[in-house]
Amino acid sequence: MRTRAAVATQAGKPLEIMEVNLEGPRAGEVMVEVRATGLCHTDDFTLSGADPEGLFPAILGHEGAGVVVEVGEGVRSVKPGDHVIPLYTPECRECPSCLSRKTNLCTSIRATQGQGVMPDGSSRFTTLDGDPILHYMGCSTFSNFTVLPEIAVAKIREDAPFDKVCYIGCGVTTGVGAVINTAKVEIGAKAAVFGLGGIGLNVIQGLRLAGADMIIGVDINPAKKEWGERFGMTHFINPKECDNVVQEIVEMTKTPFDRIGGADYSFDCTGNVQVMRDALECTHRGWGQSIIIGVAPAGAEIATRPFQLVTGREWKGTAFGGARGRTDVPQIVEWYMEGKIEIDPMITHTLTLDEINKGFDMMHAGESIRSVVVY
Ligand code: NAD
Ligand code: AHE
Ligand code: ZN
Repeated sequence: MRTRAAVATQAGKPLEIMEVNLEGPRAGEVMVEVRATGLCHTDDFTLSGADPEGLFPAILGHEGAGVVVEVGEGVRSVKPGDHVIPLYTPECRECPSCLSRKTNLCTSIRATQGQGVMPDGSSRFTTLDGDPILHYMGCSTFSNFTVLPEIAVAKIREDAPFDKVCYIGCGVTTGVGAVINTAKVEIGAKAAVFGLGGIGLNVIQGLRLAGADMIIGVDINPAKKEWGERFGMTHFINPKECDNVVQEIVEMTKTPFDRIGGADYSFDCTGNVQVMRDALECTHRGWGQSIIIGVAPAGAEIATRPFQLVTGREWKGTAFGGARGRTDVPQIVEWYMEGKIEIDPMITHTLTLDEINKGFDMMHAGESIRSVVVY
């Protein structure tokens, strides 16, 4: 069949909207009509050329929601008509990683996913001239129709609005999950969140949900103060307006009883390795945990004095908020539908596919929290 897609033809170039060919699902695969997709910073990162795994030409997009229209041989867990969220972190429930119960990082199809192809090593997308176009993160939601492995879709309730719950396909789950699954934040905790964009604001709402007492937001964009407060941030620091953000957080978290100070938890939602260092070093001696969410460019490395770890601080990372997609994503959709978490106010712009490059321009200008393309 033919479908419309925004194609990343080369690094650093705007996406090109065009008709492409899409082959039907093979064994173990499903075809999904994508109804809406968010634009995540990671799509921009790959398009920029900074992603060591970035391949072109490809159809980017990994934050979607839609309807199954066709299933390949042997597919049992979903059927045409089911509403689904594509998963860039699949859940096969059979690989050593899934069975370990220690990680959400299913490894069954990670190698082919990183090469931009389906598990059998081929792509379902071609140009109208027949040249291959690669998949991206196993999702390619910047295409109106896409093909995914069965293990990479989460079935969700049918009354959930596509233009909102698509955000659960990455940003919401990543931010809320980093708090609940990775850090396992407890009631009364003190936390610092670096970078109040589409991910950081979800970390903030996750902290509010977990019952944190002190939620310190850090951003170089002063407009983010109001945004953070909207979702539960209690204090704001603009690093451009203070001498030493680490010291500032240590001072703010001291009490008459605890003269050491430091956040119980911190989260990097910037992808900047100097920020990651500050995020670790502002945590409490003896027990502070710093969670890296941000994705750093090719070649970037993190550094700190080993003494920071010797004295009990821990550095952790999280992908997709530690969520097991097929199990946890339907539950997060429930939380949204029950009003436990907010999504609507974070979706600042709704665009057509033809306007998708405008969405990336607004992301660069810091004007949007989330832009969503509705097909
Ligand atoms: P975003 O562009 O919406 O937000 C980034 C925020 O960081 C902005 O508000 C910006 O002003 C702020 N910022 C930039 N430099 C800063 C600095 N030096 N100090 C403080 N604040 C600073 O991006 P996003 O969509 O929220 O994504 C954040 C990061 O998370 C990206 O690197 C993205 O690739 C990554 N990400 C990771 C996962 C995962 O599973 N680990 C999932 C989604 C996104
Ligand atoms: N390809 C990059 C790494 C990109 C990355 O870390 N991606 C996150 C999801 S970001 C979603 O917006 C992730 O899931 N990582 C785990 C994985 O297996 O990719 C690189 O540096 O090579
Ligand atoms: Zn993402």
